[in-house]
Amino acid sequence: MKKETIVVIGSNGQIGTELVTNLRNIHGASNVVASDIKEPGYDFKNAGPFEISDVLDKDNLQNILTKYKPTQIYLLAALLSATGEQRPKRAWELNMDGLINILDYALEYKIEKVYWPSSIAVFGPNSPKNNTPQYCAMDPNTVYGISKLAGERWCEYYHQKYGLDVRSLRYPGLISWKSQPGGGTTDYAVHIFHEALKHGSYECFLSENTELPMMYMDDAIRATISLMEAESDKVKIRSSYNIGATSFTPKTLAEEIKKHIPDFKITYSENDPRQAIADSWPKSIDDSHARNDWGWNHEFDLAEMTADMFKNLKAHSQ
Ligand code: AKB
Repeated sequence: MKKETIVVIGSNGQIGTELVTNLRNIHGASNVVASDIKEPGYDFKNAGPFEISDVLDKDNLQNILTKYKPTQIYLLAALLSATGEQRPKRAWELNMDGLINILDYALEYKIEKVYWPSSIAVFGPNSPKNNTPQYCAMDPNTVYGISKLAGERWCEYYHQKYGLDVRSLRYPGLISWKSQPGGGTTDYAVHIFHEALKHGSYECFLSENTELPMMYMDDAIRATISLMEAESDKVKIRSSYNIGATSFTPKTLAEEIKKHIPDFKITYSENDPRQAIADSWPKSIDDSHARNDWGWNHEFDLAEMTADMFKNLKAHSQ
């Protein structure tokens, strides 16, 4: 296998914590540099190199790139949908200027591959809700969604105009036991597991029939690494690929949880601003381009994901 040196920016987040571990297993710990705006509160710092990084600080980025001369960069630093609505200008600055900085430095430092995550948030109220296709009306109405859609256009532009090998996935809601999400609309689907184990109940901020596309983190990490390892000619979409696994509502998730915790109770709060965001997003995703172009296939459905979440949360709470 070709030797890679990889820098992951935003490594402390929900995706970063798991991605770094997986990349280190593949490429060797010393070849994967974790970096974030703050020191991580857990152990992976000691498992390999870590740098403080600020994607808006060009001197800081240049120091990291000069020191490690990476062949690949994963840019994960972003404000998500719910936090973005509280701080719209900050979300735009971080999500947009951060991406442009990395795209520019990728050209200047001759970085071979760039990964940048997009989201189902690129779709909006006028996008088809069911089996939302790769190409359709896209009118996101959150700052996060607008920044992701604009970011997708920039990625494709840098690929077409400058030949940059940039790759991206439109993640659905991601469910993981190792780390908590921060500031998203789909976060309920992670919090519910922790609350079910701790208190046997959960007050959900989305209504019971709000269906959203979701994916277990193991699948998301596998999708990300498969896309990055795919032969370049197989990666036909350079904006961002639709990617899907399963779709469910809070009610169906609660029913699945009851199979493990029979007394589990769910209630629903009203008037949460995240409801309007969820209502503007797809219910399910058509990811046939990813399946046809580079062989994407999910492994976890709702039942398997729920069982694996409980198995791991229980094992690690002892
Ligand atoms: C969010 O809810 O903001 C994210 C996403 C779907 O991109 N999880």
